[in-house]
Amino acid sequence: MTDLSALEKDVLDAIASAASLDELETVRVGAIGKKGSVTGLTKQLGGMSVEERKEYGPKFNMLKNTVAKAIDERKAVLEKEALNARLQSETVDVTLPVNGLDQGSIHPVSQAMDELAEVFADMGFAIAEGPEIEDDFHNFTALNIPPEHPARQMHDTFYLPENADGERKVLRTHTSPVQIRTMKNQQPPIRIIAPGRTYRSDSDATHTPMFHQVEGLVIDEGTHMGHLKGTLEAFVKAFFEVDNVTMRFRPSYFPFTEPSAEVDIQCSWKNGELRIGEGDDWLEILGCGMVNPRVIEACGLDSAKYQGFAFGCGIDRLAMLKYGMTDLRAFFDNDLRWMKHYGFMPLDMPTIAGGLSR
Ligand code: 2NM
Repeated sequence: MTDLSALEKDVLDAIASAASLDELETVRVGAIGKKGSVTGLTKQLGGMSVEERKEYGPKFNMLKNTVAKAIDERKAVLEKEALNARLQSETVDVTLPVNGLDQGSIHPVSQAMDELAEVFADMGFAIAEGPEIEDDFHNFTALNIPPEHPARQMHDTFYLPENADGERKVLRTHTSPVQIRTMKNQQPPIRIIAPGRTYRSDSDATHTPMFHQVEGLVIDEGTHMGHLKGTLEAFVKAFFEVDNVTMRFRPSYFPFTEPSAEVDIQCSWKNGELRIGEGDDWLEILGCGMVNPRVIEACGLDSAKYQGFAFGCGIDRLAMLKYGMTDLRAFFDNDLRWMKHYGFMPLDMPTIAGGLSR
């Protein structure tokens, strides 16, 4: 006959000294598993008298329950310890200095976009985004560029394959469709800029098939060209970080604006270095105009009540001018040496107060 209290003590001791969940499992199998020492006790019942069975049956069961309970309790403790150990070893100390910051840098185009966002946010503009795959209506028709309009050829559009109902989507040739979507979905006053990727089938020293544009749009009651001029002047001064700049508005033509203008800013070239806001040279930087009433009507707004201005310019070119880069194609070569030289520090966010780019 097994000494029950000795067995109980042995098993409980083994449970208490199990140092890991694996060890505890071994103890469990050895005690209350199929062939375990405690499980094995029930076999002894077969050789007992009815009286003995009445006495030992419940004792065996109690022992089994005691052991099972002790295992559960120890298991809970070990699990908690294991979790704490993991939390300890996987802790990230966010106060430690960052390693490898010198390996990644912000691309000049991203930097220019961040600076533009900061400049226009400061003037109360929101940032709007839209799809890069557009339909004909948003990219052309709503912008007063009907199917036979010569401007369609000028855009060197990338067309996607025809879909089932004969429609051909396009890669947006400008970010103007974002302005269209905004006018359709929002009530004036509207003040947005739409930065992003645009596509034209054009590739040479000064053109890449994918390029970046930022367009601005203001729609309100009583908006006039004075607002346009003031906004663009504030933008140019803030972005190029100069106190004064003379601007020249040359009459031009865009289907979506009337009147339209191209804008040059005053600059000088001294020993190959560009300076903005001084000298007697001119640099063309953007196109703009008063939004054509036909565009306002196409978006479901009343053109007798609402007017607005819009402008657009290339971000890649802005970045080249501001940061003194000469070759546009290097922008998209993914050359790490180039990025090391022209890239910006990841944690230096541009702010109006702290200086846009240092
Ligand atoms: C430019 C020049 C002039 C322009 C117009 C619009 C819209 F949607 F409001 F009609 N968005 N962008 C615009 C106007 C763009 O880029 C050279």
